[in-house]
Amino acid sequence: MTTAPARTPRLSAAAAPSSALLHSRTLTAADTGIVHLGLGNFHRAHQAVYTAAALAQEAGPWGIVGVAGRSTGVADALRAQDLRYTVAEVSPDGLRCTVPAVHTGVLVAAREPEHVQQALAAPGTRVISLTVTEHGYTFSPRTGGLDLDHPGVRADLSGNRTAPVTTLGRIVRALQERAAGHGAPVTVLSCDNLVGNGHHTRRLVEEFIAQLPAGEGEEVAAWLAAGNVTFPDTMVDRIVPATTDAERTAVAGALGLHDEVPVPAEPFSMWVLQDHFAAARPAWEAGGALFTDDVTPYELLKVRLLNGTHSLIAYLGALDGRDTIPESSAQPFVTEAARAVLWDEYLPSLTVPDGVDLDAYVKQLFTRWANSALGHRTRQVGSDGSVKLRQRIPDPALLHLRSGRMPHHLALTVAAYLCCLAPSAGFDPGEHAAAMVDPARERLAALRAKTADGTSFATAVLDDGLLGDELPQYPAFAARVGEFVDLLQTRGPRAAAAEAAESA
Ligand code: CS2
Repeated sequence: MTTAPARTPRLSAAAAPSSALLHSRTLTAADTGIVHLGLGNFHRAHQAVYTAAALAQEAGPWGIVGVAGRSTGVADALRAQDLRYTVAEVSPDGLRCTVPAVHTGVLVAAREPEHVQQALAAPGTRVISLTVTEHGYTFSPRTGGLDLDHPGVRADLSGNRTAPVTTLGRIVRALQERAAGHGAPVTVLSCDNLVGNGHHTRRLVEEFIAQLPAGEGEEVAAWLAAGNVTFPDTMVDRIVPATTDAERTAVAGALGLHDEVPVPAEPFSMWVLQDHFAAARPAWEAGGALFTDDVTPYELLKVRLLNGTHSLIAYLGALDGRDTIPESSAQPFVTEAARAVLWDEYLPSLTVPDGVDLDAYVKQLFTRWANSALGHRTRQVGSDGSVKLRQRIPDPALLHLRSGRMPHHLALTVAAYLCCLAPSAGFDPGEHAAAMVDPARERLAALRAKTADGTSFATAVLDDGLLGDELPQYPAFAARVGEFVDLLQTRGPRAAAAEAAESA
């Protein structure tokens, strides 16, 4: 992080210009109603903005305590700024800076775990929300269930109630406190890109409780079964890149203030939630949130059309030397592959929700990806592919394979991912691929080192459970992935995309 230039005053509660504030209420720690796990950029440009809109409409105890997992940078900078930060909405039309001002506290779980547990268990906490990314849920990609081999899960199950290290451990220990103490109901609100995120979180919480040593989990299990905790499904959508100095400079220009932790975001934002809250909730509809009984069609639409296609754009782009999503999606061969995977392979696997104009939605997706002012990087979307692709690829791929069709562009997506993360010796996937972070990197590299060609590599990866249990039953899919791996490495992404287009 940079240090504030001496001449520019630092953003603070007193300095924040009222024209940028999204609401005018004064929140104190006593107004905390939400504890949010995952203090990253997405939360700060999404839920926080909806909460500010809700507060602008009606007063309520909806201050947010934001909890970072391990890194102290954002939390400490926010403390130095009276918990204020800027959302820098960037588009080719210009910049709009707003200050949500909804946080009433920030904590770092690794540094102050007891405070985190107290906040989660406090009777005033009505909503525990999460943006911990797909792998923050510590589930096994193979089974979808709790990953009992995960060292953090093992540690949290066996011991320390006051300083759990996993998200599930934190939640379950807090629920135990609530069940044994004041008993105030609470909503656990997943805001991550997992299909059926609420159901999935509930299942993992229940599995975690079931795995606790005898005598530890019974009370909380009964309390949960009595309906004191709800887990609504949600669909969240806003492209929110990582912060760079460009936003710090832009905010300093627009507000005359130095913000160490501004959040860049696109103008578009969408939130669809199941209206199933155990205690009260903010009037998020004031910010445009949509409440509905069935979120699934929206989740599938988003996770497949946006996120699934996004992955292909990221991996093909990185292999083509493109730093950003707009640079990648501007390449005609990438646009063509993106259109093919979206229309021909993802779309047949879902039902478009009532009221969504599909052509307009897709047109808007391509416009959003082309937002060059945003500078969303291929390495960011390409990171954590081992957990993201598990949400995006298997179900649509299986649908086609069961009907005897080969989903060539889904195979190309997996192949491009494998080439970025585990290139064979002698193949350089380039700096953007090399910068992708993925918990499976070492495991994939080991499989790559053991196998001679693309097909044996892809088969080993799929057999290893990267995309669940069922895809390995279709060896033709692994073979197709393998052919694309070889093609990507010998003739490059353009030739591989051309081959996919010809086969489709
Ligand atoms: C992206 C998402 O990183 C990724 O995998 O597809 O972060 C995407 O930008 C958001 O889900 C948009 O809502």
